[in-house]
Amino acid sequence: MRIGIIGLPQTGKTTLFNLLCVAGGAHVSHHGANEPTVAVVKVPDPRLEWLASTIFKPKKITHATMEFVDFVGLTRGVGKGEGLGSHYLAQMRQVDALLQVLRDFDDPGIAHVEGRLDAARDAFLANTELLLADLDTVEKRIGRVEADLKKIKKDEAVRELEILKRCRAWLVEEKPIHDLPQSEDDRKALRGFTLLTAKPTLLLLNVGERELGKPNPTQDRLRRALGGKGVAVMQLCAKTERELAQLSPQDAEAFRKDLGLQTSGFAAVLRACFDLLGLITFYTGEGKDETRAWTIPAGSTALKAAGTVHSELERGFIRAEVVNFADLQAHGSMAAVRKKGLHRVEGKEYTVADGDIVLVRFNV
Ligand SMILES: Nc1nc2c(ncn2[C@@H]2O[C@H](COP(=O)(O)OP(=O)(O)O)[C@@H](O)[C@H]2O)c(=O)[nH]1
Ligand SMILES: [Mg+2]
Repeated sequence: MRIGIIGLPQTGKTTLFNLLCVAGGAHVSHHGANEPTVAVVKVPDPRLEWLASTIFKPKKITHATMEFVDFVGLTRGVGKGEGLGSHYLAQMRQVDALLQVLRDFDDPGIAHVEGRLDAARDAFLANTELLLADLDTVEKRIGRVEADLKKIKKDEAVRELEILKRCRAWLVEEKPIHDLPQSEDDRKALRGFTLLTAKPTLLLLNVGERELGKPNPTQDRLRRALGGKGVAVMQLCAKTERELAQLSPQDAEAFRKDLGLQTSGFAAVLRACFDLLGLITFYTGEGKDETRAWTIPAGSTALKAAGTVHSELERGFIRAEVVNFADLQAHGSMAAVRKKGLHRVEGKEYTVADGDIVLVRFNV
């Protein structure tokens, strides 16, 4: 899964990106001057560490990963493709979710592109650009489908035109596509257009150092104004979190307590991304040198989980042997779990649960 960090210039995007890199032991890749930097971040996972140290004692531990992309600042006009806009938009279309950083820290030393601190206005401004970009995509597509329909009439194209027109009407009212009521077929048709306002979005308020641990009315305001299906809101102080990420875990913990912070900002961002994307984690490790965490969409079947691990496991799937993490932790060993009858044999259609430890039996 790939998350694009977007937002106006000077909001703290790169500070957040660096935090994710440092805290997530990331592998960072640069792709040239006009390409954004990408980091592959390890998803923090205490369950994985417990499994490795207590149960499997493997040679190798492999965390699930998530990719983050550090985009340049979004400016007025991007939605119409001005400047580097169209290149920027094309890159944004490739991500699975958007993480929009909103400046909510006051610092006279750092210029604000819009003059004055107002995170809700900034969120609307960025959304307007995304809405305009989507409207452009939809209108171009409508033009093409209408031209095709003049040549030959196909049912499929008629249906596509219908959903496209509904999108256009919706966007003209300045409403994001993730709020558009859609059937499963609509969703499928829309997927190919990679509309920006259809992407799950995390609005992240970057609050000032002095606001830490205090309730923030802006968060509620954002939630009321922009919340909805596919939108989540959270806050952190990127600068402080970036500094804390450099300390030893013990020191960071002590500072956190002093600052009134409950969890690490890094873990909170990843948790929020997981929830936003509807992802769960399952594990493999029984009888292997490697204990590993994997990510799949909630509701996935055992067959899909098998395919995530390896295509051969999917092709030759016989059955999955499943133990849930909670049971394993409660009873302390695989043998004890078996004795209690909590070790299950499941078929292809089994819906994998978060924390399942899965051993796929297969034959190819
Ligand atoms: N005071 C304060 N400054 C911050 C915070 N986050 C970022 N900055 C500063 O804002 C400036 C712009 O940050 P940067 O991450 O480069 O923003 P970007 O343009 O969105 O990538 C830098 O000087 C940061 O040190 C914060 O939470 N508090
Ligand atoms: Mg930057």
